[in-house]
Amino acid sequence: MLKIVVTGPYESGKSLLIHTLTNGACINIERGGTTIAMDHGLTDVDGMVVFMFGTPGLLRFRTMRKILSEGADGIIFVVDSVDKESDARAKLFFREIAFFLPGVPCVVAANKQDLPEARPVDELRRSMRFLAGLPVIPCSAKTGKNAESVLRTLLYLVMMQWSSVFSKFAQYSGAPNGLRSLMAELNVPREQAVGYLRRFELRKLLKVMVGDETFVVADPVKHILENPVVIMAPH
Ligand SMILES: Nc1nc2c(ncn2[C@@H]2O[C@H](COP(=O)(O)OP(=O)(O)OP(=O)(O)O)[C@@H](O)[C@H]2O)c(=O)[nH]1
Ligand SMILES: [Mg+2]
Repeated sequence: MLKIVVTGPYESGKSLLIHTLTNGACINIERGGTTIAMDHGLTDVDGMVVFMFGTPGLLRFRTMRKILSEGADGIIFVVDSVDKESDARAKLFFREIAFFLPGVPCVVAANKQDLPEARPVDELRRSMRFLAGLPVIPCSAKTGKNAESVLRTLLYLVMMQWSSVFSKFAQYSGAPNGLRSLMAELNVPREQAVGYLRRFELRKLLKVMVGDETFVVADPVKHILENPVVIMAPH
């Protein structure tokens, strides 16, 4: 299971996007339609379990966003393609999440594209300079258009970030001296190799056999670890 945090300014559509991506397998702790604690949802992408945490969009819930962000593997940053007023708030939220999760892959969902007033991506980029260098995907949480591409693109970036480690996981899965091979090939000390295994064991991508130096990659995800680009294509 990977942990994805869905953040962005007030009313940009974070809760609806999580609802759409999880086919309704989610909860939203809200009052009068405004998220006051969090959204939480679960989905499965080609055998990979993805936990999604949506943050509140009101500025005063910063502490909640900090807690929800902890340990996230990727960020979906939702912006409102219609409401220009929202852009300044988006900038503040972007600074905040970049501070909480430095170096963590991020994809921008340019939401509400089903509405005729929606601004195209190049216009959004002009108005929100901080989007430079990030993939911005026009989508609609309401109709579902491109919603899955947002998630798949992010998962791809997450997998690419870990690709050198993952390809070794796949290569030495089940090998008798798997741990030692991992250390040698990645040129890392034992604690670091064990750290990698523990991190992804927690995420249920693999199983570590305690004591016997062996680890096994979970079957459904093996081909994804070998070749992350397959995650981009929905089946
Ligand atoms: N037309 C349209 N409306 C949308 C879309 N996404 C969200 N909305 C609407 O925008 C409003 C806010 O959506 P939410 O999903 O609650 O937004 P949020 O970002 O979770 O809001 P907070 O949690 O209060 O910050 C709701 O009325 C949604 O129905 C979209 O893609 N298209
Ligand atoms: Mg919400």
